[in-house]
Amino acid sequence: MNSLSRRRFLKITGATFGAAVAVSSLSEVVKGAEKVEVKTGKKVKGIQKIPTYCDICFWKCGAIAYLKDGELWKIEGNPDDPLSEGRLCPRGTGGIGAHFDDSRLKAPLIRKGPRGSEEFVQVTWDEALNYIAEKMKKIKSDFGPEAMVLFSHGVGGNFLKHLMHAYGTPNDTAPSFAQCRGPREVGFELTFGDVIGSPERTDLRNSKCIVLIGSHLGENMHNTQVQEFSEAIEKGATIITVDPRFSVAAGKAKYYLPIKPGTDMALLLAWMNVLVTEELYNKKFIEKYAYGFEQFQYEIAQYTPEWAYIETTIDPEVIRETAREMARYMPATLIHPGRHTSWYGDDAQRSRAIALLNALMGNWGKKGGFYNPTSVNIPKYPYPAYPKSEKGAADNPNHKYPFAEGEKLSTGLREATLTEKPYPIKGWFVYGTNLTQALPNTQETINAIQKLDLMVVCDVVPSEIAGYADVVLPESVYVERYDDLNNPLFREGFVSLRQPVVDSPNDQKPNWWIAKKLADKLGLQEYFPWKDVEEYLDTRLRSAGLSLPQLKEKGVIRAPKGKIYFDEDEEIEFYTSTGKVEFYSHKLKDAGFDPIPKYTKPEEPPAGYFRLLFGRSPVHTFSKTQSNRFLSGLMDENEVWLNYDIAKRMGIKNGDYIKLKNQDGIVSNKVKVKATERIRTDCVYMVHGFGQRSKMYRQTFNKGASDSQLITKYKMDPLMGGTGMNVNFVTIDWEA
Ligand SMILES: Nc1nc2c(c(=O)[nH]1)N[C@H]1C(S)=C(S)[C@@H](COP(=O)(O)OP(=O)(O)OC[C@H]3O[C@@H](n4cnc5c(=O)[nH]c(N)nc54)[C@H](O)[C@@H]3O)O[C@H]1N2
Ligand SMILES: Nc1nc2c(c(=O)[nH]1)N[C@H]1C(S)=C(S)[C@@H](COP(=O)(O)OP(=O)(O)OC[C@H]3O[C@@H](n4cnc5c(=O)[nH]c(N)nc54)[C@H](O)[C@@H]3O)O[C@H]1N2
Ligand code: SF4
Ligand SMILES: [Mo]
Repeated sequence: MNSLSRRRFLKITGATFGAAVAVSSLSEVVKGAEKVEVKTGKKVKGIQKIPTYCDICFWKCGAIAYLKDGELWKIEGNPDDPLSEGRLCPRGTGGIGAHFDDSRLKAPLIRKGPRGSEEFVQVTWDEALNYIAEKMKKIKSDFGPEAMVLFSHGVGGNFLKHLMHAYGTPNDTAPSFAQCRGPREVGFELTFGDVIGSPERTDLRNSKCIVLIGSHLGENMHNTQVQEFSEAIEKGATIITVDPRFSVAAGKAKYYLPIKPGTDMALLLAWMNVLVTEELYNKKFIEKYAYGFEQFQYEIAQYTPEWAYIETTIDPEVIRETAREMARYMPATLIHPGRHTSWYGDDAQRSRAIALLNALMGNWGKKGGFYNPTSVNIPKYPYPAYPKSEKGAADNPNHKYPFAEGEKLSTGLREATLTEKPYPIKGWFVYGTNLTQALPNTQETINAIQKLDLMVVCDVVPSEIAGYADVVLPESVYVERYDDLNNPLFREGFVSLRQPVVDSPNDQKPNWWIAKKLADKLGLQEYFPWKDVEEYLDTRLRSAGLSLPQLKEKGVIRAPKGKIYFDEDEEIEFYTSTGKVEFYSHKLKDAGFDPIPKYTKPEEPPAGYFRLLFGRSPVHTFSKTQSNRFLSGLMDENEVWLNYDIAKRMGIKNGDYIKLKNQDGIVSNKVKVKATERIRTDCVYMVHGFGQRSKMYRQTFNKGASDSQLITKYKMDPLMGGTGMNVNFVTIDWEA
């Protein structure tokens, strides 16, 4: 579903580089990488600047890496890049610590002890890849190619995805759908007929009123979003922040609504109630484009602010006032759709309510609302067609989750591995995703792994998941390798390049090399006809009228800016089945779901327990930066936020170490208490990614506590298979 929409957008709004590129002044400040003698190891005197794009998270900010006398020195934003505009976030700035990381895997490993014992022997690349190829051949002949699954995250997985599809399996998945933004995309697609995408098509920069419902921009450091958010604040935009915790964004807000966790739907319905009953919505837009508005009006009448107060604990007058504030600035009012939206298991419907609230503002394709993203069309490499899988994917048998189409469900493939239904899964290839941290209920992940015939992990450090591998493949980090091109849908079309800046220090290899070598050993050479990645990149770029040397020098090439808003009276086409914005959804009704979103009460914490909430630190990315010395120097363990009065009553002081125990008796590592008035009394909060339990990964072992360990329960979104993870409760383990 999502990929379809994206393709459609490419067709409709795709720009070309055109003549503008031919004459574009390639910046003189940036010297090409070929001028650095990385291959010969010769130290080049003086300072060199090499453009690339960041990989400390998935935002892909354009950067310039600096070498001083041939050594990696620093990295900064590339001023030519539309995502970074010359500035990196703190993680990006410290990113080169990945190259210097003492914890790095240095050579391929093969397991010698039992799975999970973290006992390995060092082998050569040939030995490691032969081992994998032999197992993969046997799996294919015994069970069919579908018995292999690829878990990957990020652009680095592209060549391995290609390999796996060439091998014949449709089972490739990432934690960025069911554990992250899947519910949002499904909610918006059902309402507007299109997705939000990444980077988000939010025109934050021009918004006059921004509503953040749990999007904690400022801790969530997606660079462009944070820059645009700051710009809007400087221009005096009204900020409304809804969060059980007084986040960084709440500190910038005119209205802070400390909502009871899990009750956002009630607030959203009440806001819409106010807008409809006070007739404050965008009438022109609704009259023209809304489908099922009368039924919606009828339904929404019951959700008064007084009703919502009981659920959310938000003062009814504040609900009214904030709804009026939104109406005051429409269509330049943006209710941010969020990104990590898999929270409570009813998330696609909550996202749909957010979509409807935006629709009441009439902000689709409007300045300060959602712009119409554009991109440049860089054709794919002309590969032969993939073999067709007869069995189809195993993640969602019988379309149990009817609206998950187009993206694979990670926990669905884990389930298939455990149950052997709809067919047996025998091999996992895991690239750049720490599944024991990223998927809820770690024990289920481990149980599934124990059933496999082959478990491969490609990582840069001995992460938790690497400890469960049969074969560990050490990858070169981002400043040491090429990756695929970045040319997303955005405000403007552009393409950027990741290229090597320095050599890998040991026997690490880039993903493209690994995929190509493995293809040779599997007899899939016809799918890798290019000599090396440079030839691949140059072929793609030339088919768009560009070239690799050009992009190596500049790092990013931008197309002329196009039109990203609809004109005042321009007809808007919506790709829903009715061609309108669907306030009432027949698709949902026919599939047995609420056609108009409804509220269900969240489960209450048992007496003495708090709801466990989690989020981001501005200086770390999930579980992947903890051993980066530049970033761990800023924060090397996480804290648990506990309401000050509660802590005081319990005799716990700020800075004390405690252990948490969840509803299933799972006990965390010791974690430092942050006793604060900035969080409600019914929940606790911690930064995700700490408390890692890989003994091989010494720098991080036992530092802080892991939210993942405590997330034994999760609630599946019945529409699309998202895993709601904010449904666990913890108490203080006094025996600690
Ligand atoms: N409990 C809990 N679970 C969550 C979340 C949460 O907040 N709490 N957040 C969810 C969200 S929003 C998302 S998007 C996902 C993210 O999930 P993941 O993408 O799995 O995130 P990480 O845990 O950082 O795992 C990244 C892994 O890649 C490795 N790595 C880093 N650089 C490289 C490289 O260059 N090459 C290779 N091969 N490997 C590399 C790291 O060492 C690490 O093992 O997690 C989801 N799961
Ligand atoms: N520095 C940094 N930035 C990142 C990342 C990173 O790892 N590091 N990861 C990136 C990725 S992939 C993603 S998906 C995003 C995730 O970032 P966001 O999309 O902003 O989402 P969450 O992490 O779910 O947001 C957590 C916030 O929601 C609040 N919250 C919890 N429960 C509720 C509730 O019931 N209602 C409301 N209204 N609020 C609630 C929490 O207190 C917290 O402030 O961050 C991105 N940016
Ligand atoms: S947001 Fe930060 S970490 Fe992510 S790509 Fe940009 S600079 Fe790198
Ligand atoms: Mo995410």
